[in-house]
Amino acid sequence: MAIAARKTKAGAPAKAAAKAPAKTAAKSTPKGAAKAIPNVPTFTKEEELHAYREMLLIRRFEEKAGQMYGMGLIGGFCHLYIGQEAVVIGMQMASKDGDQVITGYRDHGHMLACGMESRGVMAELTGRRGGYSHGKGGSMHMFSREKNFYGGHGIVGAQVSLGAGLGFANWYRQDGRVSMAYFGDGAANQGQVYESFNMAQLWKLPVVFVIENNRYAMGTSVNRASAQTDFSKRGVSFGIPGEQVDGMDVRAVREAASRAIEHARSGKGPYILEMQTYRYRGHSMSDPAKYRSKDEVQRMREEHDPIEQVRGRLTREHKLGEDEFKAIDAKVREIVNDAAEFATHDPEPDVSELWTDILLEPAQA
Ligand SMILES: Cc1ncc(C[n+]2csc(CCOP(=O)(O)OP(=O)(O)O)c2C)c(N)n1
Ligand SMILES: [Mg+2]
Repeated sequence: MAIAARKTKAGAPAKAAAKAPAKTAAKSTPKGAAKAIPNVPTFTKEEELHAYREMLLIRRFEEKAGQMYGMGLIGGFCHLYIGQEAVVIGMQMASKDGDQVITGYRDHGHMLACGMESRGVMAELTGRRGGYSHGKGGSMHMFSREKNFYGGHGIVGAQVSLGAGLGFANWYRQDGRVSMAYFGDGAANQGQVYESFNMAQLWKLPVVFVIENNRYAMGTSVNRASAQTDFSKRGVSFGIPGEQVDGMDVRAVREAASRAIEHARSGKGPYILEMQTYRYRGHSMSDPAKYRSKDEVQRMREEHDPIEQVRGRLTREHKLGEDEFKAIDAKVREIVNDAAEFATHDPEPDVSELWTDILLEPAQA
């Protein structure tokens, strides 16, 4: 469930940002906040509040999913998005209703950002009938045509070709939509990514390729796996423009996203955004993350946390008080607890469901 009104979310602030010359953020570096980046636009109080609420919802949802996994309520794989929240929220703030999102298996945050219900996502994690795939898909396999979320894919890189396909459909229908295909630094080394880049640029498809560079692909760091670690350059041989973005700063993400989406929507073709981000948890719930030091994780949390950055600005620049933060936190916890409660008590799918949703019946085709 969205905590802020969905209809007012994205388009308006993004459009304003695209048209008006952006005011830039103060250059001082407050204690505990990320280093100030020149030319990062300022957000209004409403935009900061929106980003704060939406990112906090993802964080608390993921923490709860982690707890429920530990309690044995969630089976199979479960990949948490904690630390990367600013990427999908900043992108959504620049998108319009109707734009599509497709991603890999680290997908709960994207679903919530698209406005899918917390209850339906959590109930899918626990395999219950109220889940988005009626409890038969689990963490990596949820979809919502209504919210333009196209999965949820367990095959690394598959979503890139499918995302280009969504772009092709948009182009074919001339419906003004843009598809946003998210994938990781590891997935960026897949062959099909480059076949998709080629076709997307050849046909000038409205696609934004969002590379979430969280520095690791399972236990392998980018430096050990990638000959070119500047992922914004991965489209150079196809003539696709790209840029590197501080993916921990929601303002920088929204700013770059506005440029990229505008480029794609106006018929100029695809655009690559490398989001420099970080995952705090292991690759999946079963990963003890021994390939990196605790200090490295701690430093990212203390110096770059996307939610703390917004909280700091709301406190300093918009004078938000403790009581107001507590009220937001309470509302978010209420949504997440309600989802967990529902996902714990909703019944499992009926056995007869084993035979449904397997083949598309001719009548449905
Ligand atoms: C085609 C394919 N190869 C390998 C795997 C196993 N696998 C699952 S996740 C993953 C790492 C991907 O890392 P990255 O793209 O950086 O995304 P992140 O997990 O960091 O979000 C691998 C190798 C898979 N699911 N599919
Ligand atoms: Mg990665």
